[in-house]
Amino acid sequence: MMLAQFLPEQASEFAPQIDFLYLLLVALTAFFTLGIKAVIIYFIVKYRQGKKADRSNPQHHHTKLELTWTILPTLMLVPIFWWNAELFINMYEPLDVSKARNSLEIYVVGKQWMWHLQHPTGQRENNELHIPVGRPIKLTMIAQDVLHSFYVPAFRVKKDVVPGRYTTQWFVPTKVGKYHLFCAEYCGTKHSEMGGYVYVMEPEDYEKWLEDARWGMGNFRSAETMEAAGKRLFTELKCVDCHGEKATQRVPLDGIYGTERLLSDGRRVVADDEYLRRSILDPGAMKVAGHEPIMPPYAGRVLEQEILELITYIKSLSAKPEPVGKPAAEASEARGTE
Ligand code: HEC
Ligand SMILES: [Cu+2]
Repeated sequence: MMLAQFLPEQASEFAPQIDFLYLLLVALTAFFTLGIKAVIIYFIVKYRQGKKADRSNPQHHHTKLELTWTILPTLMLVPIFWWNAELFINMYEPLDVSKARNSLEIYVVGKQWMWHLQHPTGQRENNELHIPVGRPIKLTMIAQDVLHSFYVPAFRVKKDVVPGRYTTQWFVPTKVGKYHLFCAEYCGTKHSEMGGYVYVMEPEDYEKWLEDARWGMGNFRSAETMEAAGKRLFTELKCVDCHGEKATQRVPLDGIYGTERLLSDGRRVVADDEYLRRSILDPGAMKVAGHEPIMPPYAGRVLEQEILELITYIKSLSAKPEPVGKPAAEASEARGTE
């Protein structure tokens, strides 16, 4: 009970691991602080002025003691460091392939002073996020103005949301409930109001919520999946003129996602979300070798939201149907050798 008040609720797979490390560090710190304080007090009393204690032959050096207090803490700290580093890497690396397989991708745009979240199936939310319990959730996040930070204490998840660059974060919610969402980076006068709630739901309830959210918003575009919205933008923004099937000197975008691109300045880069974003906003900086540099820059002409939709559409052009019934590891190996 005490602990429940001391720490927020544990509602993700990371939470118990982080809490264990944290409490272990607190316990070790307390143990040594109290132990050392106790010895200090003992010596103060024993050798206080006027007390008849043996003060002859003071010792200045004790090799065994010094070795002990060097080696023991090292042996204690190295495993803690190892453990910590492993958890840190696991949290901040993108999802591993097998988990990514059934992960739910949520796209997050932070702006003064709200969180804008979108589900791949098109549902949009402001300052609220509905997710199913037990399924890995991957957030792809960007800020439209200044630095923000996506913080859900119950999940022990906090990640900066940066203008001009995607950051990602993943977690697996383990407990149905309603949890606080905060912005943890001071972002202007109404920073403290920039927050809301994450609703973790049973998978059936989530499906039902998705259905309701699709039709209930009175906004026809919310009925559109992100991929469909991206496809519509692809036409509206005239990308089709150069990249569409009917373009005369066509630059195909099919199959490029995740592949290595050779740029005209000799650089080789992997076509990930970040690459696609830069290619759209500032093609001059990401010019692909072997083409005329005729693509106009779209910086200032598209919203972050729309770029995410375009990227989802371009990704869909590269999605190959997964071989049915193949274990995840095998399928990813097969892909790697292509
Ligand atoms: C006037 C023609 C034209 C238009 C319009 C255009 N592009 Fe391009 N695009 C190109 C050309 C040419 C290249 C290759 C040279 C380069 O990278 O600048 C290219 C490159 C790209 C690349 C990198 C491709 C690769 O092989 O790595 C992406 C992604 C891309 N465009 C997306 C878009 C999107 C999205 C739009 C619409 C918002 C768009 N383009 C509009 C001509 C165009
Ligand atoms: Cu903020």
